[in-house]
Amino acid sequence: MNTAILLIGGNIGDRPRNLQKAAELIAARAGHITRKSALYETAPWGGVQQPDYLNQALVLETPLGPEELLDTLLQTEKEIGRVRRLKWGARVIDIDMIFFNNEVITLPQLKIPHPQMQNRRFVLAPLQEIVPDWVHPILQLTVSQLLEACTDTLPAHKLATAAP
Ligand code: PH2
Ligand code: MG
Ligand code: MG
Repeated sequence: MNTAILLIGGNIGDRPRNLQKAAELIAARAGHITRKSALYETAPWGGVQQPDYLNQALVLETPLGPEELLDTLLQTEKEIGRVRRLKWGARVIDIDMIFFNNEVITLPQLKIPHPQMQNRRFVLAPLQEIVPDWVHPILQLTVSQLLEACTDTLPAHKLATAAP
């Protein structure tokens, strides 16, 4: 079994529903989701004018290897209705692999750890909630330490979770 840390997000349409749908499809196809962060309302990163995002981090236990998992995630994005247009532009759903075990992967289509994760509060804040002690295999700092050092000033607000 492998452990993948995923960040899902979207800023078009019924955002909570699209994230919920993504988590369901990922679990059905790729394994077992063992942890989910709260939803975070986050300002759009990347300088393109667009609505705020909802982001959420997931811990996925998966028998799939990293490339198979990537294919599955891209297929899932398509199914939920993502149309790729602008880089950093608005989207119904985005599913990004942030970590895969403690591996460093450098393929044209897949870089693990996600090369920009340490610069983005919208990634670090949800991760910090569920895997604060996960160590970045290149920077050798924990998620908590990365968040503390992060200079991104764009807000990432944790939304109240519904009562059980
Ligand atoms: N994803 C992007 C670009 N900008 N901004 C926020 N807040 N959240 C995202 O998930 C996001 C973004 C490209 O993947
Ligand atoms: Mg992304
Ligand atoms: Mg993506």
